[in-house]
Amino acid sequence: MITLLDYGAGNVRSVVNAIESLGERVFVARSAKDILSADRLVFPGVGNFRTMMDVLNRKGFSDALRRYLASNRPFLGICLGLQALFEKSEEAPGISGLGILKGYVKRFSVNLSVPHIGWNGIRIQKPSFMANGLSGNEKFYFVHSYHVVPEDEDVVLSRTDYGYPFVSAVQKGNIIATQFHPEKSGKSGLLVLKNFIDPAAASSAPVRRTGKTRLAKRIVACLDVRANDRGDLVVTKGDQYDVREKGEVRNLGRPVELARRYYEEGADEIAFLNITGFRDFPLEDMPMLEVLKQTSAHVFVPLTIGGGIRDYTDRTGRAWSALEVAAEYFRSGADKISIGSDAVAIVERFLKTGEKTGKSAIETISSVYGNQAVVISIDPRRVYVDRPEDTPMHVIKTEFPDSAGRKYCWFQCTVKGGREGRPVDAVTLARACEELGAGEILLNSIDRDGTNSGFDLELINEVSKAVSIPVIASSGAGCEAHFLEVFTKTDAEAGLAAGIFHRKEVPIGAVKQFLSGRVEIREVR
Ligand code: 1PR
Repeated sequence: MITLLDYGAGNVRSVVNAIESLGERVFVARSAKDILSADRLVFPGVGNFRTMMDVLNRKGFSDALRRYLASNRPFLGICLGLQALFEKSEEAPGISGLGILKGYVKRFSVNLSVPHIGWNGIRIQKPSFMANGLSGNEKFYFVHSYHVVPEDEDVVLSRTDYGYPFVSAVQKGNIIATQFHPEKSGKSGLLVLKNFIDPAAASSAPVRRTGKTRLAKRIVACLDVRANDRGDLVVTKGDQYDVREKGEVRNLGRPVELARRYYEEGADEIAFLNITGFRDFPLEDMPMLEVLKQTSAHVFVPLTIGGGIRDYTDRTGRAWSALEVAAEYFRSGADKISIGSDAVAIVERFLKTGEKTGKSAIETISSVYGNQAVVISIDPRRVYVDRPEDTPMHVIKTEFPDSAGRKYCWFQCTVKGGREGRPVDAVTLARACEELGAGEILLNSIDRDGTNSGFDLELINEVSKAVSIPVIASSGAGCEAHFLEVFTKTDAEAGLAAGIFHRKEVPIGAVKQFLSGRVEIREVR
């Protein structure tokens, strides 16, 4: 039996699912007494150091954890559960951590996107039972802006390179903690969890084939989900956002089955977009929550859910905040939520007043769940102009003039699934969302969606240059070479596709095989 500490801040479901998939039972600790009576404790932390320590202190968990850890009983900390072990964090000046290990938590100071999101390797520094069965070349899923800096070299179990080497796992006796998420790291992560659940007497320290570890470019499979005219929830796919064919909503399969197939085929991440979420009442859309619950029971890579995340009032007159909507999705197994239409409304207001209210969906959700949990999905469409002076928007000179020969365009943000254009451009929107606390940009293109003609590299370059958070390039992938192109000609950190995967024209494995040796990717065994 594994005891899992849930301090109420996030997604413990994926950790529970991963442990249960290994045949072990999980007891969720909700009191200090539960912590003290545990035999084997897992502590997955998400969100923000200050919020975490506030909750741990308020609920009396900090003292219970210190006593548990002092007894050297088996402990596995994940992400913030690693950072909590140290004395303090730059994320929350003046707030003490548990102080079990000497050292502090530092924000990445690198000339790369922060958060460090995605699949990276580990260099194991000392023999450990946690490394049994690993080859040393695996990649694990990371998502964090801060890393630990231990004073004592002996506790360092692994290092990872991101701009510079940082400590990605520690071990002191039976206390183990990882910065990466084993529960989201596919089969390699499950192996690490298994080593914790069922430790062998032997220890190993596998050595990597190559020196430094490298962050992989991610391949994301996207499932646009909506109810068809008969009311069944289906994965659909549009051509430039039009999902109907001969009047019917295209049906390309069932969401849970498809997500599972993509996981098995090696997708590094899966995104569900509830494409009619803007007009539904999200929390009445129970099938979507059920899709997440069922998917997260079998799919151990990050799951993003988007569609309808906003403040709204339901039929009974009860007001729901975007934070409450997001919380429900996180509880059901989402790792990140994506905000589309509401992000445009938030930025329009922000640009008018220049003021951060602290109340927008982007701000509230990122302050509770962390910036990395908030993705902004942008649905831009090209608008051509004769001359850059014709509009106050961010204009580029394009290599693809329109039919009238105009060489200048801007990328207009749209809402409600492309149905309505708004007076804000994608570059300005992305920049403002980053300022408000978003952790990632999912950059679609209505012009390229479903065309198989390749990603809109001009759009992707403009947006990536404007922000320091990762950009997921989306829309238009038609073959393996399009992924190589987007990864070599832009700074996109992930490439997303839908149609080619759903129609089995290009399997995920073929994309990875094509990229292997040319671009850093996560190999799937
Ligand atoms: O506005 O917060 O409710 O969120 C709605 C979400 O649904 C947004 O993220 C928006 O992008 C998405 N959405 C709305 N309508 C559509 C539609 O297609 N009619 N889908 C839609 C967006 C774009 C991608 C697609 C890529 C790759 N689809 O998700 O998967 O373009 O496709 P491809 O590889 O086949 O070219 P809110």
